[in-house]
Amino acid sequence: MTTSIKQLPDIEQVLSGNGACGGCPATMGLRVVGKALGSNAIMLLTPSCAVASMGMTPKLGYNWPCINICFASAGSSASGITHAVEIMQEKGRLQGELPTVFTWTGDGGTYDIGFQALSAAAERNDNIIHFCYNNEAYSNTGVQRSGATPRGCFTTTTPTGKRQPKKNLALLMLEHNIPYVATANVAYPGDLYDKVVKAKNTPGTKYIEILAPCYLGWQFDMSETVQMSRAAVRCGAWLLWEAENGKINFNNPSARIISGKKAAEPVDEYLMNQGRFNRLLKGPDATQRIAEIQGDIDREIAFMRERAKITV
Ligand SMILES: Cc1ncc(C[n+]2csc(CCOP(=O)(O)OP(=O)(O)O)c2C)c(N)n1
Ligand code: SF4
Ligand SMILES: [Mg+2]
Repeated sequence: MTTSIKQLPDIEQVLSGNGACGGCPATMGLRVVGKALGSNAIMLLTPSCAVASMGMTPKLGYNWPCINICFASAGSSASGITHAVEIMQEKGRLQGELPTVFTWTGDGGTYDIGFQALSAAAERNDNIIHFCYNNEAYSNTGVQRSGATPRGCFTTTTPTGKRQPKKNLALLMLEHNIPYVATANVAYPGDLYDKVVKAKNTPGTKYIEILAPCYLGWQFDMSETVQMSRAAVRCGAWLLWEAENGKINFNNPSARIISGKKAAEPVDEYLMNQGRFNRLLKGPDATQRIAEIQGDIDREIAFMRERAKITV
């Protein structure tokens, strides 16, 4: 049974007065993560909106020890920290439960610039949780494309709409044979909370990716962050799943789509509500380009179904 939003613990690790935009999905996700991890954790951040939002010592917006590291090194730095705390415990310099070592990293720092170090940490199965809050662009530097940007999307480096589909990084992480991989979404906080609790209690490398619709990059009203997150799941542009020791399970509402009990909504309305697809929708080849985006979603659903050995 999924934890309901009313059952989430009162503990707040994300403090008021931080520098995030109103309605920031990354900060909403982090708030839920904080409720699941509690205070005994060490946070590592690569350059991103999450760093810009946290403020400066001694007035940090996040209530953990926070380490700012360079873009490429989330995986390797977290590995170093987790080994250090294990050695401190062995030597009797750290008593009690070991802190959870986690990285809080954007899609730029995960899909692109940080992938090598993350892949190496996963191959070593170092005891860390890597969180990717995925706003599908390099938002902090003014919205450039990343490997997570979907096809058709306008960014400052894809002025006519991105021509390539996004990568499936959660699946790539699963191929590292790590014990826990999950996708989540800020519209489903109980589902996210449960996944973080599982990751916290699982030794080895864990990867959790949270879709984070950013009003600035996606161009919608900031009050609609949660609706936009939900719409992504309903049309199948974002699938909720988790894999424990390699076995994939889908979570509702994605489970209903994957099992064929409910059809995914057509992508058109989801696209029309985001300014980042405006130019594409107004272009002469709009029908063809929407069909390409729909094709990417349909292919991904079929592929994940097959990968999870689900027949409809
Ligand atoms: C090696 C390196 N290249 C570029 C930058 C500039 N930079 C800082 S934040 C950022 C964007 C990060 O994107 P992402 O990881 O998706 O996080 P978001 O900004 O979307 O929260 C960039 C390119 C940097 N700090 N270091
Ligand atoms: S630009 Fe987007 S991701 Fe960055 S702080 Fe604002 S809402 Fe959050
Ligand atoms: Mg980003």
